[in-house]
Amino acid sequence: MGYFDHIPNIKYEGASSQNPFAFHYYDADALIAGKPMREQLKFAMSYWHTLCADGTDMFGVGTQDKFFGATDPMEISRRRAEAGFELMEKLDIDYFCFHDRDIAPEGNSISEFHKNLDIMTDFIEEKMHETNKKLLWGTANCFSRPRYMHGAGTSPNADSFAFAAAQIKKAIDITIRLGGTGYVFWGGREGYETLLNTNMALEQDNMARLLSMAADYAYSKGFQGDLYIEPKPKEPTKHQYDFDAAAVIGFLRKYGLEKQFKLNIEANHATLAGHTFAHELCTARINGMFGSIDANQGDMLLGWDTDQFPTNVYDAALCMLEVLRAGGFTNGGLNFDAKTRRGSFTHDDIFLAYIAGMDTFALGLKIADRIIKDGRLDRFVSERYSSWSNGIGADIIAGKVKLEDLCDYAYRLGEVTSIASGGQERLEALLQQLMFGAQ
Ligand code: XUL
Ligand code: CO
Repeated sequence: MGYFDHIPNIKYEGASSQNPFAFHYYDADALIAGKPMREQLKFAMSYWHTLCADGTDMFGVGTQDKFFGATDPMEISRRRAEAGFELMEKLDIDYFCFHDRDIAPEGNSISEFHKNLDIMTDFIEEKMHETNKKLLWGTANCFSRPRYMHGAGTSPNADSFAFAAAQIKKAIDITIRLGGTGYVFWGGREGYETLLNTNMALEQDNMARLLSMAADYAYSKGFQGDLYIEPKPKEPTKHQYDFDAAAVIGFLRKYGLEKQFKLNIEANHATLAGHTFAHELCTARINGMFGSIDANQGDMLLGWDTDQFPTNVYDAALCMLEVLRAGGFTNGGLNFDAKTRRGSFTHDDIFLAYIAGMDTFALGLKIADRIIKDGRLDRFVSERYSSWSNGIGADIIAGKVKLEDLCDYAYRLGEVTSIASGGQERLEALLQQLMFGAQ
C-alpha cells in the first residue's frame, strides 16, 4: 500500500497523448546533445514544497494534507519520506534536495533535533538504497526559528551564529553520509531592514567567517561535491547581502572564497532581482561559478517569490542554452523549488505539476540543442564582435595600445562607419522559428 496508489508510473507517451499522467516531451533515455535527457536535466524533488508545504499563506490555514495520515511528529516524518520516495519512483525523478527541518521534527532542543535527524537519516538512507535515488544537495534551515529573526551568520547575536553553525555542521554530516553531490547556502535572513541598527561591515565579515568554517569542515570530512550559494534579493529582508549572482561573486572574491563556492541559481530569485533567469546563469557561467539550478517561475504581476512550477518554455530554453554552454551539469541539477498553488490541493496536482515542469525543461533542452546545432545565433554573435579579432580590436585585446594611441586612431578614422544593427527582432524571430519549427 502506497500513498499514491491510484497514480500510475508516469511514462513518456509523446506529444499527441491526451493522458495527463504521462510525459509528452520528457523521454528520459532519449539522447539530446550527446547524453540521455535524464543526465542532461538531472531532475530533483524539493522535499520542503513537495512533502511539507501545505498551502498555508498569511490569509489562511493549509489546504493540503502533508501528514499522510499520521499525527505523531516522527511518524509524520517517516511517512513523508515514504511518500517522497514513492513519488520519485512514479515520476522517475533520480534526485532530491532537503533542508534539515524538512526531514525530521525539531523537538524541544537542538540536541533532540539532531537525534531525530539521525533516526530519519538512517530511514532515508535505507530508502535510497531500495530505490536507487540520490541526494542532489542538502541544506540547513537557518531562517525559520525565532532565534534567527535578525539573521544567522549575520546576526548581531553571536549565540544565533553558533546555533546556525551547529545546524550547518549537522546538515553537512548528513549530506556527506547520504552521498550528496552538493550543499546549498541560501541566505535566508542574511540581510537587514534598517541601517539605523545595523553594523553592515561586521555582519558581512561574519557571514564570510561562517562560510569559510563550513567549507573547511566539509572538505575536512571528505565532502567531494560542490558548495553553492543561492542568491536572492528582497525576501525576507529588505536588503539581502546575496542579492544576485554579481553581488555574491563580489562577496566571495572579497573574502577569497571564490574557489570554494559555486552558485545555485533560482529562476524566481533572478526575476525578483530584476534580471532574467538566463542573465543570472550567464553571470555564474562566465565567472566559472555555474553549479546548480532551482527550477521554478514567478508571476511577473506579483512582487514576491511565488515558487510556481515552470511552464514557460521560452525561459526554459534559454536556461538550458546556458547549461549546455557551461558544458552541462556536473554535480548540480534541476531542483524543482516549486509548489502547487494553494487551490491545487490534491496529490494529483503535485504529480501533474511535476509532469508539467519536467516536460517544460525537456522542451527547453531540445530547443537549446537545436539553437546550438542550427548555428545561426552563434554566427550572428561572433560576426557582431568580429572587430575584436583583427585590427585595432585585436591590438586592444593584446595590450599593444595605450589610451593616447586610441585617440590618434580615432582622429585618423574620423567617424565610426562600420557599426552594424544589433538585430534583436531578427534573432527573436529566429528563436521562434527554432522553437516552433515549420508548421
Ligand atoms: C527560498 C529558497 C530556498 C532555498 C534553500 O526562496 O529558494 O528554498 O532553495 O534554502
Ligand atoms: Co531555492
